[in-house]
Amino acid sequence: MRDKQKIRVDFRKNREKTTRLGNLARQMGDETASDQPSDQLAGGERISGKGRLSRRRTIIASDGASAGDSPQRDIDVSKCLTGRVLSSAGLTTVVRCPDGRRFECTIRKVLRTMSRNERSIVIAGDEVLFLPNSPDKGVIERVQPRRGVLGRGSQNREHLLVANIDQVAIVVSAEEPVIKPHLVDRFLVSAAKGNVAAVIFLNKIDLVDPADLQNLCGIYAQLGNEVVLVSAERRLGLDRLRAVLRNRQTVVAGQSGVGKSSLLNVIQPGLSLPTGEVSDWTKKGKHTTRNAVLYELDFGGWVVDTPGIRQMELWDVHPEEVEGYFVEFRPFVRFCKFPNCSHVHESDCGVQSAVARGLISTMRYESYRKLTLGDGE
Ligand SMILES: Nc1nc2c(ncn2[C@@H]2O[C@H](COP(=O)(O)OP(=O)(O)O)[C@@H](O)[C@H]2O)c(=O)[nH]1
Ligand SMILES: [Mg+2]
Ligand SMILES: [Zn+2]
Repeated sequence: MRDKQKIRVDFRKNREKTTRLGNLARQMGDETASDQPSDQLAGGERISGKGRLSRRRTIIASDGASAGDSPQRDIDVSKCLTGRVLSSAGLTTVVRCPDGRRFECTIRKVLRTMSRNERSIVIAGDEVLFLPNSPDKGVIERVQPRRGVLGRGSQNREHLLVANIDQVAIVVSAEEPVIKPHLVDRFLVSAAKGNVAAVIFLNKIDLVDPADLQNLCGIYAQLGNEVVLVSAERRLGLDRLRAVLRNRQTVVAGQSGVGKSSLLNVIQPGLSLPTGEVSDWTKKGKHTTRNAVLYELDFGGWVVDTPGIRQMELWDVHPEEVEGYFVEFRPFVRFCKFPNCSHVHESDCGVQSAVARGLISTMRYESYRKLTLGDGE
């Protein structure tokens, strides 16, 4: 192990935890599930096969946190090429070199043996070293340390989806479908949990009076999340959209039908993603890929499409964790009578009285209630 700094985070007490909402901090790498030897678990807490997730996790904070926290092997670096994983499905991993060449790679078997998380040895967005063995084929020898990882699940083993993410773009539409603030908030919580910054792209503004959106924009701006008003159809707001995406790796997330594919098509000519189709994976055949795919932007940067992933599936957030991610509640929590106040049904609640006095947005509080009560759909 290198000089990794282990931070114990107790999610039951996350009101003390500093969240990184809107923070681009990259220093937080892999969030390692607690399926590790007991020396990493507090009080000998262990996870049973079907048991609930241990609330206490060890987060490895180091920009040297290696993929899956596995030790690195010695390899002959001089024979290897460096590239970025565009997609990884089954046995085939597509790697792109900085010069534009693409290689279909397999994964060196020993990497599997060394990994703690078999499903996430190589994921989209990874930077890898691979040994080319033909003009377009190779074998991945090493996965470079990851930063900004998104995944889903929380029990036992997380399924990591994308590595080296700079930000999540939460795409919503003003109408058709109408914006559901609690879905935005659920995404914000997921992004914060993954230590990834979040921006909001509010599409289809051609369908409404932009003045009606001001209140909403204000609420998120105050939380530190930029809201970019756009219309794929009328090509409005695209300069700002490009500026936010430029030279970053962005995961695009959002409900189906909000215009994610349409927006990507207008900013990246030639992409030609299908639009307006039923994109709910449950309605598609079993051959539908659920893996993330990276698209390069001509003006610099990458967008990651996660076709099969519904927004709810980004990091499961447990009800007890939600409060810690509603940063604006924090100043009022100390006025709650009960130390473990859930701010939903208790009397003498600092949060509820702040809502009543207009110090916390009713919309955000309603989101909090929905997420806490597990009614987030
Ligand atoms: N009025 C309007 N319709 C849009 C806009 N952007 C996308 N749409 C339509 O919304 C539907 C869903 O778009 P799509 O890009 O497939 O959404 P996705 O499921 O999020 O990828 C399509 O019929 C689009 O033509 C927009 O800015 N304004
Ligand atoms: Mg789409
Ligand atoms: Zn309270």
